[in-house]
Amino acid sequence: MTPLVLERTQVQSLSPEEVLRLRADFPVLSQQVYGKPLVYLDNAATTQKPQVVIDRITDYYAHENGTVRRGVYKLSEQSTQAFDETRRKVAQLINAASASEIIFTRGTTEAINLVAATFGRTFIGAGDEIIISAIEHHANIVPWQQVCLERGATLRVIPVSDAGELDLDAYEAMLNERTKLVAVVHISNALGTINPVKTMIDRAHAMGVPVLVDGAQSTPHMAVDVQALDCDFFAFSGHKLYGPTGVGVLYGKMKHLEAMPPYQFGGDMIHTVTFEKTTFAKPPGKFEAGTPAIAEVIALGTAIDYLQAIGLERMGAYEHELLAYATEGIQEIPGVSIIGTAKEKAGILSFTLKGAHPHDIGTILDREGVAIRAGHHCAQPIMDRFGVSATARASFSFYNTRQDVDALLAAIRVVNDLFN
Ligand code: 7TS
Repeated sequence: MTPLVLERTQVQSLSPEEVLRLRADFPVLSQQVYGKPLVYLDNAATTQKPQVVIDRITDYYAHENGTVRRGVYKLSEQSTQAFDETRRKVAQLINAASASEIIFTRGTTEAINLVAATFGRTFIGAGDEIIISAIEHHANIVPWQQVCLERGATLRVIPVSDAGELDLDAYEAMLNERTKLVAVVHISNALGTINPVKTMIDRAHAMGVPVLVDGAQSTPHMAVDVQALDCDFFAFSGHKLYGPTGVGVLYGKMKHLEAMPPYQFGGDMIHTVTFEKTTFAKPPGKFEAGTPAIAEVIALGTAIDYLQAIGLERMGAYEHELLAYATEGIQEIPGVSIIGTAKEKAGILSFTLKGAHPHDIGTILDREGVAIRAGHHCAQPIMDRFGVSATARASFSFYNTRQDVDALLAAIRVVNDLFN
């Protein structure tokens, strides 16, 4: 096989000094495991949190805790203000036309489930089709499969090449008058492929079909512009964006949010209630029943401030350099196969090693201080497609260094010595 060489990006990257300075913002990274410095390379699963985000949560509970949208007292008013401010920050982060198009959820999974349960159940019926791709996370497969089962619709799957790139001709041929939704991942968590979502959205729109983009892996690594993409829905998770767990975002075009029924019912999502009849609040309130994750939402706002001060494009460019460096190095290790060799890739390196199960690789790497993910990455159909049951996966953040990559490669050589 010809060695994979990734092209350089044009965007200004981060300098090694800057990375070391930024790295110091993350207290968890300075620890040792098994007497070795921690090398954290499971950033696609969740990212570590900078001290400012941790402090924001502590400060909130120490000085500001009060529920949102209800109290008439100072604490509640302040919380409501900070909460709403984050909605504006999220809207600005992804360039939504209005903050009212931003719905807070528990994460990407809940955001997709929200669309499936409301849009899906209302607008998808017997004989209709939903298109997804062969490289989706389970979060963007199972909800649609359930809608299909319930409504008598059919799930169509865009095939993927051996490199991990979607077959756009097959996709175009799949779009027809029965297609009611396309749901596609922006960046694959298992392969690292960056999908040409803009092209895919344009083709769907030419047939009048709305598109949901799973942005769980893109928001942490690139500047996203939902208006430029013209996607109808966009979902992501706070915890992969250097923010807390328990909070995520669904962006939806206002025309869809207005047409969709509510997701859950209860407090906060209503306009008026009598025993005879309830009228619902306008979006986003309509989709946010009950007390939200206030501290987490506010701290997500802090994470967004932190990232924007660095610049997501620069972070992405730096991560791409790390990926290129790691890709070059790992191919020198005998027995390694890279799973996912698309031309357009984000900082995710999935691989197998001849003679060693990915779980063994993960366990041995852990003893060397290197934290990676091993398994099917909640993407079992991708594993089936590539004829493996699992892969080992290193995923990079802007706080990782070339030394981290060197530690990864050295640890893989340890596995090789043991098994081969
Ligand atoms: N979509 C993609 C592309 C993902 O990578 C993930 C999580 C999800 C959806 C679900 O996000 P959640 O925050 O709602 O759980 N991916 C991973 C991963 O790669 N390893 O652990 C979680």
